[in-house]
Amino acid sequence: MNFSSNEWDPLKKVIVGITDDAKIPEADISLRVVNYADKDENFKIRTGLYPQQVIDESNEDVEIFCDFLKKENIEVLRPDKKYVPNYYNYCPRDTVLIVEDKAIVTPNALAARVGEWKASSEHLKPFKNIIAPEPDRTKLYNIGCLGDPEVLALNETDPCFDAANVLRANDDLYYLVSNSGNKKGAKYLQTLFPNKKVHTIEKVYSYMHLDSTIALLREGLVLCNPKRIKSEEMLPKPLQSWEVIYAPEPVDIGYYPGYCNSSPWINVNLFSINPNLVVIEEHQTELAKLLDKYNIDSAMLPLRHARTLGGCFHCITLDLHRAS
Ligand code: DAV
Repeated sequence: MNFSSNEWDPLKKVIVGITDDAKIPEADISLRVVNYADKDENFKIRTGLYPQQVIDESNEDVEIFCDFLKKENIEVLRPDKKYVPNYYNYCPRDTVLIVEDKAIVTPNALAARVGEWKASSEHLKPFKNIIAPEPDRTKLYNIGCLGDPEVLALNETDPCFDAANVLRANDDLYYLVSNSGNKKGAKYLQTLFPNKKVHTIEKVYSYMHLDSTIALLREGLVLCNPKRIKSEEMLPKPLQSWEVIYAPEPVDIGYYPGYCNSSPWINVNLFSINPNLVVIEEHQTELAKLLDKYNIDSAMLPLRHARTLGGCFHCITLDLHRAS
């Protein structure tokens, strides 16, 4: 059975994240080089639980999103709160990659996120679970990346990537090489899917994940972040033959003082309900106008702490089943 093999087919079942117990873990080398590569050595990482206001307001907004999905007749599942995360259960997108009947638990860049997927394990039972080998973390990280986006945080010692470094388009998988995914990770992913082609995207965006850089709206239509995809040649070959549209400047929704985990480009981090309906952050009206020209309606919903917590609607979901 094909549970979900692209980003846009009509959505039937989805896991939506939860903010309870969200925290910044002890600052080990993985956190330092992956999440704070743009900060110099003297930057003091604030660790511990996110402020209660962030957790409460974020949960309120996520509930509104869940209600919206249920009204669209989509089955909504949530991470199990009894698994208290070392990082958070806000972004189920980051730790599990769903491709058809497989749920791949990815070898994540942050050490604190190992095992985070267990909060969703009950919902992954219908899938063939593939747990990627754990990388040797003693050799994985390159402290030389600090302050230099040309130097990546992950060495090429073992496969390492977050699931959110990947976007799915049926026979093609797009993989960002960045601080949260190395080239060996792409090679490993290719071995799991001999009938698909894994295309790497390199020297486009050094930091976290692919889903604030590219959004696949439907077969043949891709939305790009113009700050990162500066020309169509920067896209992998198959996407160059798609119609390429560029996101307008995002409306910056800001972040809780002292806690910033994302650029302002949360508008690109949209979530498709089907090829004619997406969920976007409620202030992104210019994007809604653009999408309207392509017969795509935008449900505009609040997500006040998208930047604080480092995830908008694509990040906080894990689509399990789309009708093809
Ligand atoms: O644009 O800063 C945020 C993380 C997306 N998962 C950005 C990426």
